[in-house]
Amino acid sequence: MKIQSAEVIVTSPDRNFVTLKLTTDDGLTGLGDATLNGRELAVVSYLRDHVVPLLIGRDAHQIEDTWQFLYRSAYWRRGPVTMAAIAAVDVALWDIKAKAAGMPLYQLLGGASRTGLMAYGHASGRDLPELFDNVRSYLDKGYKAIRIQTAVPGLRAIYGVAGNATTEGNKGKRYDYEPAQRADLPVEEDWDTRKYLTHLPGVFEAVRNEFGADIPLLHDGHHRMTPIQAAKLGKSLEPYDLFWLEDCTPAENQAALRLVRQHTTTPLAIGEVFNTVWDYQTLITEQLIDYVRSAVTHTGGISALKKILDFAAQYQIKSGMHGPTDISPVGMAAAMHLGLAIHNFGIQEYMSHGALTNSVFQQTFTFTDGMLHPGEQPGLGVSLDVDEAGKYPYQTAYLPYNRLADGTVHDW
Ligand code: GCO
Ligand code: MG
Repeated sequence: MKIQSAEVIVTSPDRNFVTLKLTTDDGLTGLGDATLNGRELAVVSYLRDHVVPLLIGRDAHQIEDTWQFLYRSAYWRRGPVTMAAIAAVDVALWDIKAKAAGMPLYQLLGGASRTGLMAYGHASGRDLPELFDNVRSYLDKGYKAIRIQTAVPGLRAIYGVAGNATTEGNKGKRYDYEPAQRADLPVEEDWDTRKYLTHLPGVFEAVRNEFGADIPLLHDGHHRMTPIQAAKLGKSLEPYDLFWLEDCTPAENQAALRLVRQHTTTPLAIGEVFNTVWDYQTLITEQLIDYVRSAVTHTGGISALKKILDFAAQYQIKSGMHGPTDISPVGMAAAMHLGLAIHNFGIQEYMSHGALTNSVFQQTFTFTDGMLHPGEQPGLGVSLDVDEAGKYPYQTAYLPYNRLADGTVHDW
């Protein structure tokens, strides 16, 4: 079974998505997600100019060999663009193999280890009443775990708060619920760690008082603290029993997590911006984190992320795969098949896509009583309507960035 054609499809229904579609000489097709939020066209070029020509004529069954060939023959190792491109090829080949086998993909990864995947949703609010309403709406939709983000008094706009992320032109549009904005320049947001550290514990206290002790609560620090600030936050959140504190520091300095870990029992999740096992080496072997946040899409695909998660399993570290709207339905399906099969599944982030996105990508997954399941269709269970996709050409969009009160650029 040879790869006959490879097409890179860019579409922007609710937001930009990059998808690789492989077709074999016996007519099977496979899809892979290659969306890199705010840098989409770099991956398009990497695929079109440097990967697609290498794929034509290759045996579609040789997934591992193709992965090693693309990784090693590039010579230049790692990085988000390279690893998103390799991920798209890897996932498309798994999709094809599972279709050829006539099985849903999770069966080829070892079969189901559970009946469904606990998902968490994103609640946010500019103040407590708005946050509580938002939490209630997630509970009504069946979510069993909820991420809590709020505005901080004195700060104009910060990461993760839906109402704050709006710009005039985008008001009322779906982009309000995610950080990327369709514009020619990144939106500027503001940041003050001291104000944040003072405000946040009270928010969690109020949420626990309102909603009780049982519901798993999560929070994303989005790389904005130093290790000692992160240690302080983890400690001050201990009474509210978080499921995890995410990206408390810019964790490319893995050793910094030793300091955080020495000071707090709040579980830690890291890695949505990582792309290989080497980014996790110290974090895993020294048990400095509890959850691996990598997405299939940004970490070289199912083949590579499964190896990272198997490695993590030896240290009782679980999965917490990244699942924002910038992971396409193809990337989300890949995450669901992998999560269903591995032993050390932890939780799955699920922001859910909009109606336009769902008109481009037809999907078989289900979300029932807070649990995701990828469905039983052979392959990933996702198809892409090329005509629909063509109605929504690429639009320039960027993630925001932060400045401190004195104008200094800060981690966003
Ligand atoms: C998350 C993430 C996202 C990212 C976004 C960047 O936890 O879901 O932090 O909100 O900011 O995916 O592309
Ligand atoms: Mg995050």
